[in-house]
Amino acid sequence: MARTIIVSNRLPVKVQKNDQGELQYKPSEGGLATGLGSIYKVGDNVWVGWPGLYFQDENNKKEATARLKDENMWPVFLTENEIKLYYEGFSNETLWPTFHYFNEYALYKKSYWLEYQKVNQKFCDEVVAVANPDDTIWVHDYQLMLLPDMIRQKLPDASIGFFLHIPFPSFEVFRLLPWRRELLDGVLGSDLIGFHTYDDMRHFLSSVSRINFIGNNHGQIMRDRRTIAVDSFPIGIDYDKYAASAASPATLSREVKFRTSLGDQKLMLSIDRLDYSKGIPARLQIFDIFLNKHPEYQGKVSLLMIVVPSRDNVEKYKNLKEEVDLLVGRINGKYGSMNWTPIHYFYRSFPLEDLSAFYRMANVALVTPMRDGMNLVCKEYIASKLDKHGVLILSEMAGASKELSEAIIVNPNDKHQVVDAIYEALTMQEEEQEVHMSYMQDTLKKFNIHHWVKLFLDRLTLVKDNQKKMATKVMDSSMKAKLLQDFEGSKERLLFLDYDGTLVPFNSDPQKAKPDQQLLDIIETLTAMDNTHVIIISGRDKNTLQNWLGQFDVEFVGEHGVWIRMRGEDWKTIGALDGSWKDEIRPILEMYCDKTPRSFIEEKDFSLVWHYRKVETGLGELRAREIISHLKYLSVNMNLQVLEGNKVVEIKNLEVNKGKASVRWLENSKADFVMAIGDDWTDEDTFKAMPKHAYTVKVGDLRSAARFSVRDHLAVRNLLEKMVAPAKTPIKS
Ligand code: GDG
Repeated sequence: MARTIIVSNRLPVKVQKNDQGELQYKPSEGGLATGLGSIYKVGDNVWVGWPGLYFQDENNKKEATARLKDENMWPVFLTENEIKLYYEGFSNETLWPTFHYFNEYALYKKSYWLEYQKVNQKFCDEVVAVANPDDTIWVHDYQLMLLPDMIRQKLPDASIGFFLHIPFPSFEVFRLLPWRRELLDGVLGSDLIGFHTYDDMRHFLSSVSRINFIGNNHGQIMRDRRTIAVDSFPIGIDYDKYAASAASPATLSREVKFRTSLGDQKLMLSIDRLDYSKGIPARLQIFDIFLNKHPEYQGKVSLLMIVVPSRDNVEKYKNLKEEVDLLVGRINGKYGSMNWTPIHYFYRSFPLEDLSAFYRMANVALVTPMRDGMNLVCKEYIASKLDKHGVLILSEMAGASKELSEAIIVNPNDKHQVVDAIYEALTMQEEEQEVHMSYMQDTLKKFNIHHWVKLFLDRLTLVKDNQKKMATKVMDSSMKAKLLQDFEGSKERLLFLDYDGTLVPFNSDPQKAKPDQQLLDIIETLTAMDNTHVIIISGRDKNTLQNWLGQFDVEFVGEHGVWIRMRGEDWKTIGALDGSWKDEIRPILEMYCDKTPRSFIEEKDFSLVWHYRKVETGLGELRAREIISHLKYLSVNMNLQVLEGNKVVEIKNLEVNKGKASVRWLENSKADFVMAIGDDWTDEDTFKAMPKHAYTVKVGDLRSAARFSVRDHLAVRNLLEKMVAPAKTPIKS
């Protein structure tokens, strides 16, 4: 039975040493640990990660391993130096600032990168040590971006999911990283890649298309003939846990205590880890402007600001801490009085009951990060509002803003907008608060952490099932042997071969894709075989086909079926075709050439082709869409079809297609061996026209009407070589 393995930088437990040097195990209360608890604690499932302590002593390691194993955890022991360079270094000083759009803070240090690779490999070794080949492995977050592909190399059949908890930046920012390509290659080892928001997903897809040159189809990426799904899965919270905590006696007694010392002031709450992405100084400046603009609120409202210590041995964070301390001091000094403190500032963390009491008491939650993958604090605030009284002010830069549109959504850089939002929140009627709260609570109750876990894992199963179905199409060696045997034993053969992308690779200049000697030899030998019809079925014009291969006894379909040449016959068209439409369509395509550098038009007898292979990535695709929609209605009235090929848009008469052309050979044939090979979707018509017993072979993609699939034109050549091999072997006397 396949198991599920969770992998993250940290285990959901913190191992510490007490004063006596004994190991102590403190479970983590984080949302992820709760959500994934239902997964990793079951049966043989396991969570792999760092236990949070530098182990020097081998006996301690053994003891911890055994103890953690009992709780379905598998430790990856990291040294102080590894944590310094891989975690604090590359993860937090290179990736974190870049992914949060603070790229001017990012350090590009080779030593960090080398260690990041090494530690990812270390995680891989541990995963491979615990995992079975068909297990499901779910990798979490930016510390382990190289891991999916490393695992894929060792366990090619595993189901691998990757989830990024922080934002994925726009290509323009991501490209700044010297190791951008390697990072994407690493993530692309996964079968399913998840982000919090659609924007993160779209940024990732655009980076993959520009950096790895792999496009996508509705979030599906094809890589190494494996379909990878990319989608957004906004993370939720353990709603019931926060609602229950808000109702617990411990929480209520704390609330009474805090209330007594605060009096009847209104309370605004903010809770963050110390980080420049959270916009803490800006929030303080906003509160300053608010008190200045609305002096009537002086003495009436306080800001309870909790900053959880983090990374404060790093220079940037140290400076941030000093800036926050200074601002708090300045504002309290400026407005404070004997019986009112504007800002209650705590630089430490609190137990959950305290947090719940704060959530309950706060009239307003001020969640204004400059950038945040999701932000769970705002969701916890909503879940804790049992009486539905309270207002959430939420930065549009937090992933949560996409779901919580009933909050007051603000741009944290627009300080005056946030000041107005505070005023609106403090004066909002309770009925209105209840309406907004109800909507948000309904959303969060449904999209809770358990829902998130299920959604992701179910999708991963689906992706893998689809891959397996597709994999049956891969032409393996036994199927190849059967094909060759059938070919050998057949009496009459029809071989339909597409040209570009099938027999030769694509060339940015179509006229340079001439057949080489190996191909000429293959075609010559095939056509010299008895009762063997070789039909080159191409979109190319007839003259090129004739010039390149006309010397052999080969038959042709040119321009997708406009022209055909059967054995012993001359070229002929398929009937009365009208090409006068070209005069109307050509100027339109010329207009697109004028505004799209390096695109060009190819003119055939009954079709026009707009090529964009050399055009800047993205622009070509955009123009192709524009042309297609421009010609949509025009083409119907003119009896034309607009086809999208490999970096081309082709316009031709509706009655022309490769399938219809191939029928000419099929209808009067007694062939007992029929094969069709092609790589792009114009070949799908050929595949569909073939009899059931035919060998239909798609080159590249697995998604096709063809029965089989081979990797590339080299695999096609290899197959054809094997077909002609017996005819080439000299007969021994
Ligand atoms: C990453 C992404 C994304 C805070 N102070 C105390 C305390 N907390 C808890 C909160 C909340 C969590 O810490 C912070 O939430 P984040 O959303 O910032 O989560 P992170 O894991 O830090 O960040 C983020 C998230 O991953 C999930 O994908 O939302 O964007 O950066 O749960 O309650 N908890 C306790 N005492 C405190 O003083 N007990």
